[in-house]
Formats: sequence, C-alpha cells, structure tokens
Amino acid sequence: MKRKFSRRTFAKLAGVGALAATTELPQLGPTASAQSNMTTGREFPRGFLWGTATASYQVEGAVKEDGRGPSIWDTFSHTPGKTVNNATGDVANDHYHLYKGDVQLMKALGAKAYRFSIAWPRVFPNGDGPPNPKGLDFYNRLVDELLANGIQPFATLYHWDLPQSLQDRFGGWEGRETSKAFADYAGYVAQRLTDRVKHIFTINEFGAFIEVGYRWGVHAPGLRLTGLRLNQTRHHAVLGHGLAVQAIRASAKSGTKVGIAENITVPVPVVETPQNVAAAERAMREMNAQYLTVIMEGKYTDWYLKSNGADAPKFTPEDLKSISSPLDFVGINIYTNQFVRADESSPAGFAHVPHPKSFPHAPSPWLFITPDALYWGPRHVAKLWGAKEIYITENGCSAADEPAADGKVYDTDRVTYLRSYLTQLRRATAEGVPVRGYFLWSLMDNFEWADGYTNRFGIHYVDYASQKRTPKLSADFYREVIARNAIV
Ligand code: PNW
Repeated sequence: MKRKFSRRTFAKLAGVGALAATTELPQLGPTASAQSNMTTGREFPRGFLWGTATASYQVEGAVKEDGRGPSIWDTFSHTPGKTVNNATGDVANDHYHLYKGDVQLMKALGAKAYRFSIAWPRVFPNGDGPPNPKGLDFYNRLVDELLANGIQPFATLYHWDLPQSLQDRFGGWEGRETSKAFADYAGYVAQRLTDRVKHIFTINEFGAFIEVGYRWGVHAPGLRLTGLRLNQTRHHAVLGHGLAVQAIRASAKSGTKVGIAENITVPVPVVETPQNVAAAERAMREMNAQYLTVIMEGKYTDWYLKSNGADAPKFTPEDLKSISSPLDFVGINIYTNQFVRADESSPAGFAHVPHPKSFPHAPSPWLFITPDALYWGPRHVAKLWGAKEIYITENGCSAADEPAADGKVYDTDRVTYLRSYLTQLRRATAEGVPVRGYFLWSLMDNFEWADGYTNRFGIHYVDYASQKRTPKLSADFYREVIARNAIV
C-alpha cells in the first residue's frame, strides 16, 4: 500500500531528516552479542585485502612540475568542449603535494592496500628517450609513505595518461612503436620500484580507453576509428601489455607479481537456468574477445575473427605468445553488468538482454545498479581461465553528493550500492572463487574524465576550492567493513 503524505507532512518529515542529519549518529558498533549474529554468513576470507584506488591524472595535478611532459589528457581537457565545464586535471586534488594527508585518510579507514597509477609522462616526458628521475621520485616518496603507514602499494603503469609525444609521432596506440615504448617504460619502473612494490598492473581498462578514446571520441585522444584501424589499435594495446609483462619479469626483483586491471563486460544470466548460465559463460569469452580473452587464451576467438572478416587485426604467432604471457593475478574493474540469455538461433549461442529504460542507474548513465556483476565477474574468470588470484581492482558508484548542514555527506545511496555489491562478492568467495582483495573506487572524489568534476565517486568528499577532504557516510561504512572483515 502506498502512503500518501500531504505536502506539509512531507516537509515535516524532511525536516526531521535534516535534524537527524545534524545530530551525532548513534555508535555504529553493535554490542558483542549482536555482532556475532550480524556477521554470520557475512565474513570474507581471512586476510582479505581491503583497499581503495585512484589514478594519476584524476588526482595528482602538478602537471608541469618536476619535468613532467604533456599527456593526451592535458591536450584533450584543454580543448574547449571536450569535458564538462572545460574541466582539466591541472590541479585536480593536488595529490602531488597532499599525498601524505591522503595516506592518513587510508590509514584512518584501516585500509591495507592502495592502488594508484604512475604517470608515464612524469617518468619519460616524451614517452621514450631520456628518463626524468625527478618524476619517478614522487612515486618513491608515495611508496615510502604508504609502507611507513602499513599500506601495501599496488601500482598501475598505464591509466590513460599517454605521453603526447607518442600520440604525435606514432598515433598513440595505433602504432606498434607505442607498445614497444610501453614495455621499456615498464621495465624501467619495475627495476626501480619492485624492492618495495610487490604488485604491478600493466594497463587499466582496455575496454574503456580504446573504446571511449579511439572509437567513440569521447575520451582522449578523441578519435573515431573503425574497421581494421580500430582492431589494430586494440591489438597494439594488448601487445603493449604482453611486452610489458615480459619486461617487468626481466627487470623486477624476485617476488614481484604482475597482472592486469580490466573492466570486463560481465554477462549475467538473466534467469539462473543451466542454459542461461552456459550462455553467460560463452558470452564472457566473446564479449571480452579482443582484450581479456586473448590475454588469457593466447588466441582471438573464432567468432571474433570471423565476424570481423577482412577487418580482423593483423598479428604474428609471436605477438599472441607475448600477449598471453602468464600472469600472477587478474584484476577486474566491475561497476555494472550485461544481461544475457541462451539463444540457440544465434551463432554465438547467446543474446543480449538490454537494460530497459526504467532500469535504475547511478548519475553516470552507464552505471546500472546490478550487484550480481560482482558475483558473476570473478566466477567467470575463475571458471573459464582457472585464475588462482583475483582482485576486484575497482568498484564503486557516482552519487549526487551534497554536504548536509553539519558538513557531512550522507550518501546512503552509495552505502546501499556497496553493501549489495559486496553481498554478491561474498557469495563468490563463499563458493571458493579465489578473490583475494577489493579496491573501492575511489578513495576520494576526483577528475572524472569527460564528466569533469561533476560525477563524484569518492568515499571522501573533496571541496576543490579548499582541497579539504571529508569522510562521507560511505567511509564510515567501509571502515566498519574493514574492521570486521565482513559486510555490515
Ligand atoms: C573507470 N563504462 O572508468 C576508470 O578506471 C576510472 O578512471 C573511472 O574514474 C571510474 O571507472 C569511474 O568511471 C570507466 O562506460 C569508464 O562502462 C566508463 C565505463 C566503465 C569504467
């Protein structure tokens, strides 16, 4: 039954809400006896690694400092009309200068790990050629600060800030030269950081930076490639990953683990029948054919090659060997799903079931609220490819965060999102899917690419004028999850 409130009653209720928001929250911690009940069936495996994530261009600022060269994101964000309000990452969260305070935010959460990315143009201002040791020094300082605070560093080598010079000279990832330059850069960094950094990700999200940047033109470098040119660009990106894995292995200290952070498309059986589950597993290979599947299997699927015909990428057997260099772990970024059903009439054996118009989503229009993605994603990776060590390298959501009168952001929508997604992740770990850790995106609000500063993903609110960070309700929630190693 739907309750109808008069306008006045509603205003009153809203007033009560506002009042509640200004008073102290009751202690979140339950009594000891309640705690055992609350955590039954909610625990994560012992030693589960809880962390947060950010990326260089989204938080660092200081784009001209200490010899950093320009990246394609500097160029793109400074081109009028490319980002909301023409926002740029020139200052962003000024993390380059404020990193020590940001490490304290992590510590206050009790987080045990931090996933950050290294800006290639800080280390090699032109992408290749002479290195800039001052650029790497920033990451030396950051890593030391993390370790001094008991936080394990997980470093990503490429989170989209490609040196502009490589774009100018080789067409960026359109050119094989970029794959080679990436491997050289990876080897250089691995040699210098792996005495302290034990987990390295090569590339973040082929599925986003190639598709959105080189195909849809919505991210840097703003190209709209099709056909063979697009497929060849995709191929050079996975080749860059594979060559980088080899370079890291050749130069890293022993005990270094290498992996990837890919935003797989996660097919979810629309109704959990055996036929639909099998269709979702077929769909997992095909929907990720140009990226994770070729990396894990060392071949493009027959369907991918056949459906692309003369536009299929050109490659050598040697390329495929490099691309599928064995990984120590698989990182997957998961925000949303793709429903599928069995369809014997389609050659691939499955059909997409699109989200209807009314399907709930976050302010980011692509972010459909689909907690089951966090169950099926890792399950597919473990089942199809036998992965033994999986990390959720990103998960989180945007929200229309507004500080209340007391300055706090009561982001109950984000808390609800996280709780329901984590419940599905726990279903996976309880079934033995080897998920070893989870990195919440993001530690704090930051530059959300083409959306500028309008879509906030942080669990800390950032006032960009003062650079003040304030924990949101979701930070309180996450602190409890970490403390209990369980969903709360
Ligand atoms: C990821 N999609 O991007 C990135 O790794 C982050 O840098 C970014 O801030 C975060 O997710 C939130 O957007 C994505 O269209 C961009 O499905 C687009 C999609 C997914 C992830």
